[in-house]
Amino acid sequence: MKFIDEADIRVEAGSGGNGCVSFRREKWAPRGGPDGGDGGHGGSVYLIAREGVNTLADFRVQRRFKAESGRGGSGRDMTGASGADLKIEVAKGTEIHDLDTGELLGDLSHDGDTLLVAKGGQGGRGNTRFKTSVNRAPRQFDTGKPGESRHLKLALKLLADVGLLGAPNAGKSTLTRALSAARPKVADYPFTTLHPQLGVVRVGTDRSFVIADIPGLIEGAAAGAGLGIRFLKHLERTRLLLHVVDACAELSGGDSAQIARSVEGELGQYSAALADRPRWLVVNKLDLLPADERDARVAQLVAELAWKGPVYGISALAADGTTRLAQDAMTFLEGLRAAETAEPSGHRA
Ligand SMILES: Nc1nc2c(ncn2[C@@H]2O[C@H](COP(=O)(O)OP(=O)(O)OP(=O)(O)O)[C@@H](O)[C@H]2O)c(=O)[nH]1
Ligand SMILES: [Mg+2]
Repeated sequence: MKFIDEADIRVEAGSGGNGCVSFRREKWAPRGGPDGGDGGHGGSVYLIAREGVNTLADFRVQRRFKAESGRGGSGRDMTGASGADLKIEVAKGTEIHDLDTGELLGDLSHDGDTLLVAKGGQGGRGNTRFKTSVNRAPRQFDTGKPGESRHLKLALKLLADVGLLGAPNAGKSTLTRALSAARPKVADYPFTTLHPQLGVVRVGTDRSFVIADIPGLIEGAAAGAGLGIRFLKHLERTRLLLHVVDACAELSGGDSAQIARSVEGELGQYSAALADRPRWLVVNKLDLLPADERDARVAQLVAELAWKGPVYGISALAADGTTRLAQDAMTFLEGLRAAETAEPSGHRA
């Protein structure tokens, strides 16, 4: 299924049922008092995050959602039935904005997280409620209130642990294929990947992490060049970024260090927070070099980029060095998780 990460939908809550005007008519009370019941409330619309829903693709098919309206009240002080609430399932990691005001309404990141997006209208009062000492036979009633309606923008942020960053053709998708069962398209032209893809990297029994392959970045992406930087939002929740660099861009007339610097620059322009995230350099396509030149090439790039963090020399195509990369990433993520769940220290008697 195609990965859809944005959708706009209209939601409308049910309106309240009208209040009822009615009078008791019984054999022994021909002119009885008022007994018109209230209208029922309209159903509300909720969004609920569900494990197992992975894309917003369903919203391509259905884009309007309406909850049931409340029923009108009736005689004998019977309140009308309330309209049923409507619960729309979305993927975990969906952010909801009001399209008309731009307001962020919520962020459903955990299974079961629920957000009220359109409140049902109140039911109208029946004439019983209008009875006073001076008006014993009121004919007033309220009509039910309309339900809220909203135009929403849903945006899915992928929940990946590790994000792949790099210029087009660097080999991000090839690496994703080497590490996971995901099968993003690979080709020798830029912008092969048009939509983010997720892959699960299994490192051992019960040890796995999720990797996100996103479209490539080029110089000027922050200003909209290429596919732009909008896909970087999918890396916001990752814990580790892998910057994949084609070590042999020179073979196709490029300059590996120069290309890597542009990618770093675009990342910095997108978000300082993301640029501060742990980032490893992954020097790819080393199979294109003679074995005895590979280490020197990696060292040269590290020097040219003044790279301080961890560095991996790999061939994604030959799956050479990729297992060690996956294992180190796993260990790194486990270290973060352990630190987060550790008892707070400092409580010494
Ligand atoms: N020789 C060699 N070629 C590679 C390697 N990794 C990727 N390639 C080739 O480089 C080209 C681009 O690979 P992709 O994986 O599609 O690159 P990408 O970074 O996902 O590119 P975009 O999706 O366009 O951003 C393809 O022709 C791959 O076969 C590698 O380790 N060695
Ligand atoms: Mg790709």
